[in-house]
Amino acid sequence: MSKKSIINIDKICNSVPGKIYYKESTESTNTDAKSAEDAPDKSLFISDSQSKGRGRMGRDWSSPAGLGIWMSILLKPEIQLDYISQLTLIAGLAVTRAIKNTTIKWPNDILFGDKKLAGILTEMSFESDTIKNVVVGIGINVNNEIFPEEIKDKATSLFIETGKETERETLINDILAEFFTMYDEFLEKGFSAFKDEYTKKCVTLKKDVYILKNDKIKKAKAISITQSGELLIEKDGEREVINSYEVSVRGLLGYS
Ligand code: BTX
Repeated sequence: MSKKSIINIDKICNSVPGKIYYKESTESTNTDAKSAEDAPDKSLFISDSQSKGRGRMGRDWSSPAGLGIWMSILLKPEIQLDYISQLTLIAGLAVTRAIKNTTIKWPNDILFGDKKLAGILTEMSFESDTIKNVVVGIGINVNNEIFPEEIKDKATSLFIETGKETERETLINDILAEFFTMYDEFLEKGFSAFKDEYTKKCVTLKKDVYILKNDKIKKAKAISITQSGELLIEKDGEREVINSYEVSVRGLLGYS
């Protein structure tokens, strides 16, 4: 098998409750999902390559052709805005359940060792004041052997870590099976049902972190994950709860 391949949609169709929208290349599967007017709940937007893949806060997400998983799940939940950021955590946890030896850097990075294997980008659109769609974008470096210069020190892939090629369809099925099961439980019970598992996998805790908020940086200690998925930090004896919308967290030692 050559490392670069085309995703075989027939192999993943049973894992998607809604419809599958596949393009060989696209700008961003999150953009495709957000602009799809008539797509049903729990549809999947997936592409073999993205020319404008994006991360949080306008950052780029490198998405070379045929090597990774670049996909977005469209959801139409009847939940309040406060709960949406928790879906990022649920999706991250689903990825760690499907890929052995991975951990999470709160809120949205999946690490293998101390390097970034995958990322989650959750976005939403509104109609009047109510949430119309939520899009959970998942990017995973699977069979990549090399990375662009600017990320080569902090990014990794399954191929680099295991020395083996992974069939992307198998991994997509594993992740979607975990995610959709967890999503139903999340709608019923909330994030607290996953807090302990998330805490165990979260490498941010008990470490010093930089919190970037409104262009200001402060150093603090990450204490715990709250029942609603926020990060509790402590600085000079004062505790503060941080929501993932507001901040970017950097570890002091290495990427994690
Ligand atoms: P993030 O903001 O946490 O991470 C973005 C940062 O990660 C970049 O600034 C860069 O330093 C680094 N980076 C860029 N590309 C990669 C890569 N392939 N592997 C490791 N590190 C990288 C993370 O945002 C959220 C990423 C979500 C990507 C999915 S792909 C499907 C969907 N469509 C879309 O446009 N985005 C999502």
